[in-house]
Amino acid sequence: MRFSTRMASIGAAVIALGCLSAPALASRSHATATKVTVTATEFKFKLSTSTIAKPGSVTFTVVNKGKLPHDFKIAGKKTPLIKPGKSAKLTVTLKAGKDAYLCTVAGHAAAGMKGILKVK
Ligand SMILES: [Cu+2]
Repeated sequence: MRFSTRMASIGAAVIALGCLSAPALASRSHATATKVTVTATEFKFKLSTSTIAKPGSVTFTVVNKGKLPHDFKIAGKKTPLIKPGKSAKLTVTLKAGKDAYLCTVAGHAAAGMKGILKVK
Protein backbone atom coordinates (compact mmCIF):
# COMPACT_ATOMS: atom_id res chain seq x y z
CA MET A 1 0.00 0.00 0.00
CA ARG A 2 2.74 2.43 1.01
CA PHE A 3 4.81 1.39 -2.02
CA SER A 4 2.09 2.09 -4.54
CA THR A 5 1.39 5.51 -2.97
CA ARG A 6 5.05 6.36 -3.38
CA MET A 7 5.07 5.24 -7.00
CA ALA A 8 2.01 7.38 -7.64
CA SER A 9 3.71 10.48 -6.22
CA ILE A 10 6.83 9.86 -8.34
CA GLY A 11 4.58 9.55 -11.38
CA ALA A 12 2.92 12.85 -10.48
CA ALA A 13 6.34 14.50 -10.14
CA VAL A 14 7.40 13.27 -13.58
CA ILE A 15 4.18 14.61 -15.10
CA ALA A 16 4.72 17.96 -13.33
CA LEU A 17 8.24 18.19 -14.76
CA GLY A 18 6.87 17.47 -18.22
CA CYS A 19 4.43 20.35 -17.86
CA LEU A 20 7.13 22.73 -16.60
CA SER A 21 9.39 22.20 -19.59
CA ALA A 22 6.84 23.50 -22.11
CA PRO A 23 6.46 27.03 -20.62
CA ALA A 24 10.24 27.18 -20.14
CA LEU A 25 10.73 26.67 -23.88
CA ALA A 26 7.96 29.14 -24.71
CA SER A 27 9.50 31.90 -22.59
CA ARG A 28 12.84 31.34 -24.31
CA SER A 29 11.31 32.04 -27.72
CA HIS A 30 9.97 35.37 -26.37
CA ALA A 31 13.41 36.41 -25.12
CA THR A 32 13.67 38.93 -27.96
CA ALA A 33 10.98 41.21 -26.44
CA THR A 34 12.64 44.29 -25.01
CA LYS A 35 12.12 45.00 -21.32
CA VAL A 36 12.40 48.45 -19.81
CA THR A 37 12.06 49.31 -16.14
CA VAL A 38 10.51 52.70 -15.43
CA THR A 39 10.82 54.29 -12.01
CA ALA A 40 8.29 57.04 -11.27
CA THR A 41 8.84 59.69 -8.59
CA GLU A 42 7.79 63.34 -8.09
CA PHE A 43 8.11 64.55 -10.74
CA LYS A 44 10.18 62.51 -13.11
CA PHE A 45 10.59 59.15 -14.81
CA LYS A 46 13.83 57.21 -14.79
CA LEU A 47 14.07 54.58 -17.55
CA SER A 48 16.53 51.69 -17.43
CA THR A 49 17.44 52.67 -20.98
CA SER A 50 16.82 55.77 -23.09
CA THR A 51 17.31 53.92 -26.39
CA ILE A 52 15.64 50.74 -27.66
CA ALA A 53 17.94 48.71 -29.91
CA LYS A 54 15.24 47.65 -32.39
CA PRO A 55 11.54 48.19 -33.18
CA GLY A 56 9.01 45.70 -31.88
CA SER A 57 7.36 44.65 -28.68
CA VAL A 58 8.52 46.48 -25.57
CA THR A 59 7.32 45.65 -22.07
CA PHE A 60 7.59 48.45 -19.55
CA THR A 61 7.55 47.60 -15.87
CA VAL A 62 6.56 50.83 -14.17
CA VAL A 63 7.41 51.08 -10.49
CA ASN A 64 5.99 53.96 -8.48
CA LYS A 65 8.59 54.94 -5.88
CA GLY A 66 6.96 58.30 -5.25
CA LYS A 67 4.40 59.45 -2.71
CA LEU A 68 1.62 60.23 -5.20
CA PRO A 69 -0.24 58.01 -7.69
CA HIS A 70 1.25 58.08 -11.20
CA ASP A 71 0.69 56.44 -14.56
CA PHE A 72 2.83 55.96 -17.66
CA LYS A 73 1.62 56.61 -21.20
CA ILE A 74 3.49 55.84 -24.41
CA ALA A 75 2.47 55.12 -28.01
CA GLY A 76 -1.23 55.67 -27.23
CA LYS A 77 -1.38 53.15 -24.39
CA LYS A 78 -1.13 53.74 -20.66
CA THR A 79 -0.96 51.89 -17.39
CA PRO A 80 -3.73 52.19 -14.81
CA LEU A 81 -3.07 54.75 -12.08
CA ILE A 82 -0.32 53.20 -9.96
CA LYS A 83 -0.41 53.78 -6.22
CA PRO A 84 2.81 54.57 -4.31
CA GLY A 85 4.84 51.41 -3.77
CA LYS A 86 2.98 49.53 -6.52
CA SER A 87 3.94 48.63 -10.08
CA ALA A 88 2.26 47.88 -13.41
CA LYS A 89 3.28 46.38 -16.74
CA LEU A 90 2.55 47.86 -20.14
CA THR A 91 3.40 46.19 -23.44
CA VAL A 92 3.41 48.26 -26.62
CA THR A 93 4.73 47.79 -30.15
CA LEU A 94 7.15 50.57 -31.04
CA LYS A 95 8.35 51.58 -34.49
CA ALA A 96 11.72 53.11 -35.22
CA GLY A 97 11.77 56.76 -34.25
CA LYS A 98 11.07 58.79 -31.14
CA ASP A 99 8.23 58.13 -28.77
CA ALA A 100 7.13 60.64 -26.17
CA TYR A 101 6.12 59.25 -22.78
CA LEU A 102 4.38 61.02 -19.94
CA CYS A 103 2.35 60.79 -16.77
CA THR A 104 -1.26 61.79 -17.51
CA VAL A 105 -2.10 62.93 -13.96
CA ALA A 106 -2.98 66.65 -14.17
CA GLY A 107 0.12 68.83 -13.91
CA HIS A 108 2.63 65.98 -13.63
CA ALA A 109 3.97 66.05 -17.20
CA ALA A 110 4.35 69.84 -16.97
CA ALA A 111 6.28 69.34 -13.71
CA GLY A 112 8.72 66.99 -15.45
CA MET A 113 7.12 63.58 -15.78
CA LYS A 114 7.74 63.24 -19.50
CA GLY A 115 10.50 62.36 -21.89
CA ILE A 116 11.47 60.84 -25.21
CA LEU A 117 12.37 57.24 -25.87
CA LYS A 118 14.43 56.55 -28.98
CA VAL A 119 13.89 53.40 -31.02
CA LYS A 120 16.64 52.57 -33.50
CU1 LIG B 1 2.58 61.47 -12.16
